[in-house]
Amino acid sequence: FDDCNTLFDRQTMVHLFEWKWEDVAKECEDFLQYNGYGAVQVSPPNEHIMIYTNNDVPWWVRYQPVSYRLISRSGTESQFQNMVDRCNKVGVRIIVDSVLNHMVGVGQKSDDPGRGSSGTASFDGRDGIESFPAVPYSSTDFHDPVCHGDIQDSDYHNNANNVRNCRLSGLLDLNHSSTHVRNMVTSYLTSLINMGVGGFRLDASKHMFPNDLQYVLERLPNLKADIFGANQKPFVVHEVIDRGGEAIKVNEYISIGRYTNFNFGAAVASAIWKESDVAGLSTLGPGFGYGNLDDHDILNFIDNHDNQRDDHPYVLTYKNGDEYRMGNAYMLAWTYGYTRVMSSFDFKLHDQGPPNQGAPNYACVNTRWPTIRQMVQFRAVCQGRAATEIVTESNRIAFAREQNGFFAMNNADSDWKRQFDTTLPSGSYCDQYDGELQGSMCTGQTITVDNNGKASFRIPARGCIAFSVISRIGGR
Ligand code: QV4
Repeated sequence: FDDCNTLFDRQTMVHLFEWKWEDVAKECEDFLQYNGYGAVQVSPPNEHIMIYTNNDVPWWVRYQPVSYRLISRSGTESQFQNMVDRCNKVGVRIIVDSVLNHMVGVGQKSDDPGRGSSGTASFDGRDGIESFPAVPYSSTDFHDPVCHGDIQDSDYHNNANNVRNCRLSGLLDLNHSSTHVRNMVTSYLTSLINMGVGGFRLDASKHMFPNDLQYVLERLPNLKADIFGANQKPFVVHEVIDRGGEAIKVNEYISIGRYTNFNFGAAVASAIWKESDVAGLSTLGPGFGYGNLDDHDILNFIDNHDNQRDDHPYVLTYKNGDEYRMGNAYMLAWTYGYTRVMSSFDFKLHDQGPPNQGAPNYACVNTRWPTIRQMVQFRAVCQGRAATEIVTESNRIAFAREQNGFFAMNNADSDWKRQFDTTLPSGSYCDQYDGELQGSMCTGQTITVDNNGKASFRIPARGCIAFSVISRIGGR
């Protein structure tokens, strides 16, 4: 379940958080396929609760399922199928955010004013009733007999069973040791595979027993052979937050997929904020401290849809502007793990739902980050190339990607000027961090590499430089 099943030169996933299926399909065709993106993580596609407050529907309704029918704020089943087909056709995989741990929050009902579902299913989430006829689930499918209440904060540190049996903020907790529940979630994931999806981000894996998940995952069919080739297993990444000190450890999940490495974004943020030294990022990889496991065990990211909404995020988010650009660029330039970048929407309030159309209107405003686009291409072309010629100074790091690329980050407050061994073929290269190659014109700094692969150049204070064989002026 570790294999991302993406094309070799497409090594980054993008989370198109709350985008509509029609917009995702268009994004695959118009943008992602040309820029080195291998996969899209999409918001949960199944039917969810609708809660109207102040004319808004919070983003988190997507994490309160009422059935496994494919109807959601992002679109209908046929729109979903159409997106999967169109993205696969251009070599971009769909990874489905799958909410298997629970159904709605206790007390939610379809016939309460302001409540309902995104589709047609009725449901009754009152304590002890717990009825979801469209799956179907009834009260006996939940964990109430083993834990009738919420997970307590202290459980996270000392009671793994409670974390898995009790309710995560009031969300009715399914019992995955039950044959019926196992069959329902297996058939949900199976139907997605049969529609052509490439894998799953499993929401709240920490809150489910690994052996129950293993039972389900082992019963899934292979991916569609006409798209992925014969005998391919779905990609699985478990949402498990374990930065140390937890009763539940990431290691419990790595035999059944990858896990979401929350340490990575934290380490990059603290280096860019100068709480530590970016020079130390050169060791970011297996063994870099608790939970930094092998490449094939992890999915790295700078921020996600939860921690970007924290009151005081411990990670960089779009609100950090240039620092966010630096953090993402570092992640994409460095060799560690499979990477995921975030594409969401501007928000003022934690609960705020997406703007009406889900996807930004590019005709009016260009909200994509050119640096991230360039760095995703950089990562694609450097795939399989080791980081070599690593140079570190205080608050500075530079490295080559073995004859294919070169990256430097200068987090000091003065310019960094020196000669580097780039390992690249001689020629003129265009900086992909602050500029880009447009035809034969470079919109940023030009770097000249001599016959020995050496180049002298300046990296601005608190800035980066990146260039690669695809930014060689005049071609590779
Ligand atoms: C409220 C009270 C509870 C009470 C309950 C009773 O807060 O104390 O018991 O009512 O009915 C929403 C509301 C929340 C409400 C809950 C149930 O915000 O106030 O509880 O609904 O009605 C997202 C949001 C949550 C949201 C949830 C469901 O973050 O705020 O809850 O969706 O809509 C841990 C976990 C990790 C988790 C992370 C947030 O280990 O797994 O917390 N991350 C994932 C997703 C996340 C999602 C969930 C899990 C749940 O990434 O986005 O939560 O699916 O670290």
